[in-house]
Amino acid sequence: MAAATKGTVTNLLEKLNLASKETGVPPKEPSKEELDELRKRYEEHKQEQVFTFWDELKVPEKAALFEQLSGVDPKYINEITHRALHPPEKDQKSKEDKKSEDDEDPEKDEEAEDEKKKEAQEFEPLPESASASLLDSKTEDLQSWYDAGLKLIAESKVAVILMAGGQGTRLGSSDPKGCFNIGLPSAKSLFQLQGERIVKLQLLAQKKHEKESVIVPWYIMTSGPTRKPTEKFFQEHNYFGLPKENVLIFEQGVLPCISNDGKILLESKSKIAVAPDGNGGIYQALLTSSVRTDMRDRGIEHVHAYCVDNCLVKVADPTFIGFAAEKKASIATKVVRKRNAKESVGLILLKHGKPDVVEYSEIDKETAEAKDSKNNDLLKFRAANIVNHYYSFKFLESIEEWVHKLPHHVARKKIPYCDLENGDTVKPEKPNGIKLELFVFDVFPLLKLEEFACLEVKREDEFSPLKNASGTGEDDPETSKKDILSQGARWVQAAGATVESEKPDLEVEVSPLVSYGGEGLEFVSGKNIKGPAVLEKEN
Ligand code: UD2
Repeated sequence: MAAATKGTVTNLLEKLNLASKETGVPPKEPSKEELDELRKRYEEHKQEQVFTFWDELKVPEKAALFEQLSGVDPKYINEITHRALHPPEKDQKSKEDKKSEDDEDPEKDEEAEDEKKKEAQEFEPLPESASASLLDSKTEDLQSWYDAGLKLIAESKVAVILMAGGQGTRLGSSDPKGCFNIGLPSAKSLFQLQGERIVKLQLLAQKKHEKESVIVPWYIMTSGPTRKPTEKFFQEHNYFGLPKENVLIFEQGVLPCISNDGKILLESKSKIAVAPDGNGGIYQALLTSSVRTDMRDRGIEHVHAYCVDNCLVKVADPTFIGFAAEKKASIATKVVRKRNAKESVGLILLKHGKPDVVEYSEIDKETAEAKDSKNNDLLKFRAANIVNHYYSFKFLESIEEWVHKLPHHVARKKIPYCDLENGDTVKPEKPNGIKLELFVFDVFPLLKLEEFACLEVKREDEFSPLKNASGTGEDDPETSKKDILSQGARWVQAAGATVESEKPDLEVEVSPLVSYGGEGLEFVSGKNIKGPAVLEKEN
């Protein structure tokens, strides 16, 4: 069939939803030769258990399992599992270990603590040369970074990637976190707040630089479980006022779940258990989804990548973009001052002279509690990672060179599996296996220090993560709502309004469509605002 005709037919089938890109035509049963070759590869790498129920499967199940197994390289899986369980550097610790209370093991913790102490010698705070702070930068610097960033946005050279593949288990909601309603008077979701900030920022850039139109493309990274509900939510909300051709949803990869003795687990007789490959899956996903190609075609030069669960996030923050561009950074990252030694955040620091992030489970207690030699009130290691990163597009052009070098981290989990003896699905009480995760910040140590920049920002203005279920008292829907409403109250007071409220907290919600970062609120000067209030429109 001529390519053109084939293309038309495929488009037609897609329109009729008969063969959408994702599903394509249904998988076909393998030939005997194809099956023998695949089985041989799995036997060679001691993973033949995945074929345990092959003979009793129906044709469509055989086709589906064959297709899934063909997409996995058992040799590679064995290698990364071995490396993850026996990392070359002892400090690659499982992120989940710090969260799963189930596999407490005093022996193991004792040993792990010693390992961390040994590693701790290599840690040093980032030098002044590689970091700046909004808390003590000169106003003219802040203004020049903001102006430079807004100009780049006006030239449509800035794109945004939202990491939204996490499954929000700790939050206790089955929906993607971005859909979550934190209880604002407007009932806006995290996705809506973030989408409207892009709308407003485009308008600010358009107005300042007298542009016909400014485009900040928004690339949303989802995972298997979050893709469909995210797509549906965006369609239902009409992409929050953004043209849908500038909002591109793509999917990160998955990795097989592994039993404690290194075997790929079956989820059912005809499917292996898989899980999203961690937020570090972003790099491979930029290639496989051709998002990087799309950025190149649009002339993108600066990319902001951020974490979905931070209600205060300044999406495509001009100040951050301008700061990173001025430093000619390949990667820049925002940090906030760590709340206390125990706060569950990664720490940006120097390790063996390279920029790195050490997750809170990897740093030993005394290092975490060490004080700054110049100021005893401050922690020595206080640059808390907030999953808020800048990349030069030029750096993202080098992904192929290093993406396979990134380490996998071990997350010990209770993974439902298919019992190989009788084919029953078992829901384990204790962690029975591991998920392998890539961390987005593991690319940092590949950089020379001069290619890296760190910007400390005010926590109250820029970081309020939604991690825990309602009522936890920290990093939960109530703290998110409170932080948005008190920021709005601060903004209108700074613009000359007075705010009153029966409650102890002043609560004013300022829509992102009215103000991106507190600017443009002159119209409230001299006014008295009774909280809780919502400013949805100017005047
Ligand atoms: C993340 C940071 C931690 C600290 C903390 C602050 C990493 C690896 N750790 O820990 O250092 O900054 O946040 O809030 O970044 N995600 C995906 N795909 C996945 C897994 C996660 O897109 O497979 C996204 C997730 O939707 C979220 C972000 O990555 O936007 C952070 O994920 P998390 O909330 O699971 O990370 P957390 O809180 O363990």
